[in-house]
Amino acid sequence: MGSDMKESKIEVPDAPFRPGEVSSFESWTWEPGDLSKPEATTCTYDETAHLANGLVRVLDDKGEASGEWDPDLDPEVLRLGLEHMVRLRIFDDRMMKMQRTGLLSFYMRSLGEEAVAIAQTMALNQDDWIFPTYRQPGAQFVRGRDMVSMICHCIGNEEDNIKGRQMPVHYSYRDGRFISISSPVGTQFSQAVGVALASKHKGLDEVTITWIGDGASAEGDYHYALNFASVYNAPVILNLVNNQWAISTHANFATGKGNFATRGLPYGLASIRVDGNDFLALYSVTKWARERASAGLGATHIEVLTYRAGAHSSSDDPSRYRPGDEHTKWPGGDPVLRLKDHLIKIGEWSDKRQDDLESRMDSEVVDAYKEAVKYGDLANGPYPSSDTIFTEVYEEIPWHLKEQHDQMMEE
Ligand SMILES: Cc1ncc(C[n+]2csc(CCOP(=O)(O)OP(=O)(O)O)c2C)c(N)n1
Ligand SMILES: [Mg+2]
Repeated sequence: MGSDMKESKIEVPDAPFRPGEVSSFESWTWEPGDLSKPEATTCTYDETAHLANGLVRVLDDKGEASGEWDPDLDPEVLRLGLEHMVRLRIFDDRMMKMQRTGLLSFYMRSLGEEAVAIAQTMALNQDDWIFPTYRQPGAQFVRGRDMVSMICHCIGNEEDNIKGRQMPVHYSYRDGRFISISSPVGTQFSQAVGVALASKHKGLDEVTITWIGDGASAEGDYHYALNFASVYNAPVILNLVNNQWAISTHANFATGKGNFATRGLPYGLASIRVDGNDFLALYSVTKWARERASAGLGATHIEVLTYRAGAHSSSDDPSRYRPGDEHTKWPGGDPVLRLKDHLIKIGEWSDKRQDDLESRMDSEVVDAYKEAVKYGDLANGPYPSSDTIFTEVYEEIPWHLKEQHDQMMEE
């Protein structure tokens, strides 16, 4: 068996760099301003081929914005985007510390990917539907979710809106049209297409946005979604977040020989690759895709090129499988610093304002935590009552579950 394995002619990809090696991203050649922006409401999918093969960037490495994709946003909008990103980063840091000190059972950060859900959700309308993964909690801040309620969910206490039925960070936020995050990765992609079709069927100007990871895109769910979106011309924005890693598995296990973005083209979908650490570029391509969907031209497939700077989750140790400083070499840099530098460059921000923002966000998180534990902490509860296992799944509880419920109440 062992010797057969050695003689195998099957090519098994490996990560480009492993612990102890020096990471480098020499293939990064993209400058902002070098990609034309087709008219969203008239262009055909094949007129987006240059966008799928290239990389849409607006911000350069010095914080300067340029090119046709510059969304020309009001500084007020940029400051709000920066505030949400800082809020998320500080929230993540505090929650991770809670996990490490036994106050949360599990946690997942969005470190390095804060711009993705925040810029993209800000580019949508309030009634648009969100089908996220665990790496897009930031969309909830944009939709106005109360942080206390998010922490109550992560603890699983009496005020957890989903009553302990999900793992921490697997949020649901009905008022924000932020659909429950699924632990089995990938399921949300085709569900999003279905909901987009429902909006279309009802004649509503609603667009659905969804994200899937590079790793999960190797599952059938991803391809079913692209096919359905194309066949039925669904008003959906299909994002593939290529953050280079799927836990310890490198993205090249899922890409094969091509890139991710161009996969949308043979399905007949407008396809774009965007710098996922560039707030302005993300905002711009999402607005473009929304406009297209709203005009009846269907789905856009977007590869969001980024880097997962932190561990996969609180249960993961990336030093086992990648060089520890790899994220510092990522040519896309840090999304928070890039937007901050841009705002400073255009005279709309300062280091002092940044410091004030960070301390305001830190107090917000600490205050929210103090408020949340009034409804129960991990060690002592109170927790949602156990009979909630049986409620809110079926409109009418089936007889066999009713029997189990009654049995549990007798014990
Ligand atoms: C169907 C399924 N297979 C495997 C897992 C275990 N798992 C959870 S996250 C993950 C990696 C996903 O990586 P990627 O899709 O790139 O998303 P990222 O975490 O990088 O955002 C795996 C394998 C799962 N939750 N569901
Ligand atoms: Mg990934």
